[in-house]
Amino acid sequence: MSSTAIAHPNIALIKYWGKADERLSLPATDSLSLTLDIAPTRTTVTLDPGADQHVASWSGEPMTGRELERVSTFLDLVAERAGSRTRAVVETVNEIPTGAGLASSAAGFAALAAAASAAYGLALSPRDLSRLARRGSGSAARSVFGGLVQWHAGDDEGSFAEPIEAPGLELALVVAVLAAGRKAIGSREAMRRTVATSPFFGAWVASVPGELDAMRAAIARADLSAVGELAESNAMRMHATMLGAVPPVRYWNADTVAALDVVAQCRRDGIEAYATIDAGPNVKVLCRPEATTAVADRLRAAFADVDLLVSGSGPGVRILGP
Ligand code: 2P0
Repeated sequence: MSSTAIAHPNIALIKYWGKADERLSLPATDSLSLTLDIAPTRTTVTLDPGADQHVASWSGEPMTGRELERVSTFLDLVAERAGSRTRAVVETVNEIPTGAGLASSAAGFAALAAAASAAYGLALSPRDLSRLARRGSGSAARSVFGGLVQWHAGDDEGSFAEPIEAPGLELALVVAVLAAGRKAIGSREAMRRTVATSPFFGAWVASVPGELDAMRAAIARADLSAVGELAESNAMRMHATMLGAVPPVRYWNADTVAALDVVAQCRRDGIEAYATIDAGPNVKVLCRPEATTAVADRLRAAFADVDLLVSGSGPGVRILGP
């Protein structure tokens, strides 16, 4: 009747941008990500047989409007699969700035999928849990697993994430929180607009499979330089695709560009560092674990008082028990 789960955000090295099917949350392309070991989301789901609607809170604040609707729709899906009409109470605690492009919905829906399926008595395989999490938020399919993860495009049955073996490859990420406020446009709407209006979207979809093959090969030979170069290039292409939308979707601000300069300067100075940017202005820097201090020092020198988060590879979703 009650279950608690914890999940971590993930950062894509080959991005998910654009859906093939909105209702089923099927992506237009595969994507590949690193699950982080920072900023977990902890979610408790408790069934409430007396209630006539789902209730949810976020760090103690009741959820309302569209946010509550999204969680309720997801809970309805889980309840339906369990053959139940019982409503649930959801309590979520999240340590990450919401809506700042730090993939909070990935950790949130991965934790919710695990806690809700357990509370409703569904015993799902990791793969089916990933398929379920996908329905809450696409990128949540990836946070079901730890480390490097590939999420497959496909139909409802075939679109799930799975972990990738990466022997000998140690990755770290320095997140520069350049703006922690809510982003101007949510990624869901931004993707929709890109798919509908950007003449570059077709080129994006066509280019991802080759980039994925190259990324998989770079991971298999533990080639951090190639992994970083491919990740940075893929992120630039994703943003180019959305800049082609009408009206354009631009998440970058002046500090975003300045941070890209810092990363390029790191490389010129022999510090291997590569940038990636999601649906927000923040820049995440991929590097070796032993380079995080040097990268953080460079970012601090460029941006006084900037908040920096340093992450390594993190675990998949975990049930903490009732
Ligand atoms: C990613 N992003 O691959 C890409 C890169 C943001 C930029 O996945 O509509 O919150 O819930 O499926 O998963 C953000 O998209 O979107 C995202 P929905 P989601 O990480």
